[in-house]
Amino acid sequence: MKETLEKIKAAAMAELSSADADIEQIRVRYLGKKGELTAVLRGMGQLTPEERPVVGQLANEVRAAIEAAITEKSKELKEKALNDRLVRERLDVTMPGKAPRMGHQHPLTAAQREMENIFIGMGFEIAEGPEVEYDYYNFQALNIPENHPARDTQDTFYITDNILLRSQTSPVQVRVMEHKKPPIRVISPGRVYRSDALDATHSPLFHQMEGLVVDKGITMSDLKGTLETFARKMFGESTEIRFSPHHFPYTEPSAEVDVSCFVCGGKGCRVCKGEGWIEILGAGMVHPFVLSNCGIDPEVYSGFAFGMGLERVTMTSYVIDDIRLFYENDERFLKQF
Ligand code: 2U9
Repeated sequence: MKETLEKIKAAAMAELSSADADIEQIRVRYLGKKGELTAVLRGMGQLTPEERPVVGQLANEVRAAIEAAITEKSKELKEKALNDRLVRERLDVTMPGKAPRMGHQHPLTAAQREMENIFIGMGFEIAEGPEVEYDYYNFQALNIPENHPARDTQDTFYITDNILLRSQTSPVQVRVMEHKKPPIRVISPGRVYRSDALDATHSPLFHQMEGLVVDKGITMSDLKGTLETFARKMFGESTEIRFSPHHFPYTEPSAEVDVSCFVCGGKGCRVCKGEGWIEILGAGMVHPFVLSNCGIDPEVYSGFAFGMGLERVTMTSYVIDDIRLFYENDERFLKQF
């Protein structure tokens, strides 16, 4: 029996030393319930009482030796597997990487930020408000009662009889005036909606930037100075501005504002369609009714307001002839900015 045990030990050791996987199979074969060593131990009943402890001790030693060899071997195999993997998956961190494709701002966003920064530089704050508005803030507070003709030119999308998608960002300034005492100096950029069919120059969704200044002693010359400063920063230092009489229900007097063409400087070219001037803005002195509607005493305070279409300014600056290009997300267009 001792010989059998020695043989088992030698065989197990030999197998283990040449094994390169499947250690578990070897363990089961020698040490498992139906394994060779277990079979020997089962046969110990036939030994004499003197032999039994001797063989028993040897059997235990053989088991311990095989177990130790298995542990040793499996550690060795694990290390080898890890080393093989490290070699196989070696990463050369000095190789040049793949440059990720970088996006950039949409031309409308870039133009909006540029305009915001110019006004921030003049002490304006940015005000925002809801796109889903009450009829009151979008029309009535702005001196556009029911059945006023301006409701046709600014026809929008109605959610209910008195809730609509704002047709201008003016309701934002109405809300500012309701909550803040003058001096007020805000611009309100954002999306607006009109019930217009989509074509090269119209879109049911577009963007505006409006401005409002209210304080004691604000005059039309403050308006002209502010817009001239804006136009020169936006279109170039030699830009001139030109006011022509106009009508808006919320301002009195009102004006249409042109800037001298930044391409030809006023001589007339393709961009200004031979005019030398490009119309980009509307403006005026805030109507006293509008000030009172917003809780500001028109006897004490006065103010000016202006508004421009972001698409129009951007289309003019970049000589883009179709408004739909802004919304189609065609990379061939967007990449050019
Ligand atoms: C308040 C009072 C007055 C905002 C103004 C304009 C003139 C204007 C148009 C430009 C092209 C709209 O995008 S467009 O279609 N806007 O000409 N907007 S004055 O006047 C206000 C605003 C708020 C409380």
